Amino acid sequence: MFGMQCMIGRLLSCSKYTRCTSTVFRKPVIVTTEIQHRTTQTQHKEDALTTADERLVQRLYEGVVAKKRASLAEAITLVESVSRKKRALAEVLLTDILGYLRKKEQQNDGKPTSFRAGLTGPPGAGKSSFIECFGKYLTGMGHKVAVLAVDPSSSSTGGSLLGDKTRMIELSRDMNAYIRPSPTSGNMGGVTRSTNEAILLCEAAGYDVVLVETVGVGQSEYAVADMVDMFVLLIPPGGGDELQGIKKGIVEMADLIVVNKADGDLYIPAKQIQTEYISAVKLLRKKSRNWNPQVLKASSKKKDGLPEVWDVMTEFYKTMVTTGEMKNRRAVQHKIWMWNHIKDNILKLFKNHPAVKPQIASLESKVAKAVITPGLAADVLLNEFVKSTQTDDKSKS
Ligand SMILES: Nc1nc2c(ncn2[C@@H]2O[C@H](COP(=O)(O)OP(=O)(O)OP(=O)(O)O)[C@@H](O)[C@H]2O)c(=O)[nH]1
Ligand SMILES: [Mg+2]
Repeated sequence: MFGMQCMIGRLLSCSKYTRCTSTVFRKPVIVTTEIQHRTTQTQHKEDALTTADERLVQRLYEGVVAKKRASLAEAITLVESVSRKKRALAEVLLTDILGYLRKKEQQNDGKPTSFRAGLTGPPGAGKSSFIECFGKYLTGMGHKVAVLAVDPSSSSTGGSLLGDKTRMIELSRDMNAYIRPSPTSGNMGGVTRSTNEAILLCEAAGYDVVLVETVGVGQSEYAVADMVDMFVLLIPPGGGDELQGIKKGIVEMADLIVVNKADGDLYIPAKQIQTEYISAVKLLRKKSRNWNPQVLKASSKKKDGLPEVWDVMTEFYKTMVTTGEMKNRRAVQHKIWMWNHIKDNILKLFKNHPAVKPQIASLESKVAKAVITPGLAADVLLNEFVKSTQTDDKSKS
């Protein structure tokens, strides 16, 4: 049903892209903004691409669009890199990839043909087991499925829970599936950014269904909700504490709720929970004008309920595309990504600014001891920052 697609290109105004250095390879298929053009030309002169860099980007681009798994893996590693030089290369590659995806979308009457679904749920809800059998079900129908994870804790522990792939043994052997653990470097912002970019790379490599699993609890659900078309909440039939722990906000974000583990002794409790949630979602604030959240039950163990889940996903996709909501959601998401990235970086710049950095420790300590208010401390730092940037401007003019 789905081909490859991306909306980001539409946000960019097109102008011909010229490389900093060589133009040794391929015709200029790349389009980019004036800003990017200037940035590449001036701001990061030290990052100017060498011929070897150009060749690397070309090799990765060609490998990804030729659907080579090794190239996809290498390209994702590049976008996950925190090294400034590699980030610059990743931006060139991603700009090429956006151009490619935009062309694909135009060939598909401007309709998005990839489908991004996020799967969240309390620890142990059965997310990985569900992705394993649902992924197999989809590849069995001829889809190409990419599985990504957002695990903010992996940057501190150095490993992702998805990394061991223990719950996805069959899917990880499937040539029509690609499983990628969460990036293990960077903060939450870094993890989110590289997952967003990995989604684009997977789509360019021909994966028409992208499943993103959240690992751990906390911010990752919100981050994933901003990177997918459909947000799916998986809940176990346990009830009690586990369900109490699911925040109302998360339930409100869900386009589909799946009560998992509906098998054996858990079948009856699963049915009860399903009925409760069917009533509950009617009382919640509606996320979409065009879609009423659905509540299904499934069992990964028995492989039950998978076609029903896919039917609802397909119906959701069609509704979102025909009403234009999919395009709007993606457009809004792209703006959110941009501002999140700016927020992350501005904060980093601010904290390291020479006018601010030396004062942070003492002001933090005064705030902690309630000697001054947090608001005043923030104003002091902000004033120092603004004053020093104004001085910089004056000395330049
Ligand atoms: N009975 C039953 N057990 C299941 C089913 N799916 C998963 N489980 C069990 O639930 C446990 C947790 O499964 P996972 O797939 O690892 O759950 P998860 O949500 O990915 O867990 P985390 O990533 O650790 O949050 C395992 O012991 C599974 O065997 C199911 O459909 N039925
Ligand atoms: Mg898991």
